[in-house]
Amino acid sequence: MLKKKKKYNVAVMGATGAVGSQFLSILEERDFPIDEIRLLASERSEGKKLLFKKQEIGVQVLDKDSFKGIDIVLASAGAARSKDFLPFAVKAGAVSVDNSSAFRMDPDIPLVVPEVNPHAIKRHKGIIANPNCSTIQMVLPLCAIHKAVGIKRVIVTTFQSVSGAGQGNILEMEAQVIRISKKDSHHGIGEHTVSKGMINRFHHQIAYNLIPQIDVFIENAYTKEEMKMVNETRKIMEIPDLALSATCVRVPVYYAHSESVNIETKKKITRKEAIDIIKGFPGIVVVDDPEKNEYPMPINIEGKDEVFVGRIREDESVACGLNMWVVADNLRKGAALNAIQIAELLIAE
Ligand code: 25A
Ligand code: L14
Repeated sequence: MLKKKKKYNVAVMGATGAVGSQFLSILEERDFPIDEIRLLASERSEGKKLLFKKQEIGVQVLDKDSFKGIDIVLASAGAARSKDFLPFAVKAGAVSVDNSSAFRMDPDIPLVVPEVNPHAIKRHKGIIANPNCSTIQMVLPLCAIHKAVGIKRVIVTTFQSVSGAGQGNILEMEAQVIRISKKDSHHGIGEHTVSKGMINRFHHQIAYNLIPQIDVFIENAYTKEEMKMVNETRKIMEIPDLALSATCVRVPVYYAHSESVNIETKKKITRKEAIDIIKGFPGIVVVDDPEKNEYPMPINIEGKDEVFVGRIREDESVACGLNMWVVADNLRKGAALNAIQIAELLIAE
């Protein structure tokens, strides 16, 4: 349990990564009550300095003794690192909010989106899991509609930006775009698709392309990312038998994930009623004006905190159904912001 204090000692695990750097900006923006901040990453980043509240802070190499005196750990260094190191954070008496997939489906570990299931946080034993980015942004409007009319079935297709796969893949797409701009064709960068020394989890050229694979395939021919959306949504919404089917696609966008969400509801709901219900839900902004060609787009949502919903309309192919388009900044609400909101719940307890 977290001891009540005026200010807390916070460790950021994976501080140099795409999510890690967002942790630092958001802690600063929200004036999280911090006494000491400890920046942890791999050997690659040893000696690097990062700016926090105008002060240069050195990055330390993560090891099992990194958590001495720490109250709160914000982790985003991948699932393997979380599995290996967070048990030591628990031993040291810290409470960890973990961005990785390591503990999300553990029945003893709460999986929390503060607008949807804040109550789940109470049963934590030292680790609270932060859901997958695509799941987080989808469950806000789902929860709004579910509370109003009940949901029966969900079909979602995602359009996920490259930043979701980490800093290395942002740089990789940049490099591809530059290389292609020097040629007269937008494809065929061939064996040079993957830059030397870069981590590329995409397998294929991403610039000027779409890749219908995020994370690895499993036995049922779905990807892990798709099944995370199914299983994590059921856990967060506390509907173990919710019917949900996902297709996750990587798109050549740097920041913010978009989703086309189709919901079959238990009772009929009109476009107008749905707009009012979604608007009234915390953490959501509705941008939906067909007359003005207005709807959320990733380029406008980058850097924003809320989940943006538009293109709200009845699904005329079923008796009770809705379609909508959902966009959020995957590194903020999809990762660092949601985790810090969880930490804010913890210190408010
Ligand atoms: O397994 P998961 O949970 O599914 O997550 C896998 C990856 O997804 C990202 C995150 O990548 C994670 O590593 N991620 C996790 N949760 C996410 C979420 N909710 C999420 N993305 C979106 N939403 P990342 O690039 O953002 O962060 C990587 C951080 O982890 C640190 N790290 C890596 N190995 C570590 C470690 N820290 C401690 N011990 C280890 N063994 C990593 O630090 C980074 O902070 P770094 O020092 O390794 O990297 C510093 C810079 O170097 C770049 N880089 C990394 N590898 C290479 C590289 N550059 C060139 N070549 C490389 N091979 C990094 O991009 C970083 O800028
Ligand atoms: O499970 O590659 O949180 O875009 C989120 C980012 C999995 C990978 C997670 C990506 C990760 C995903």
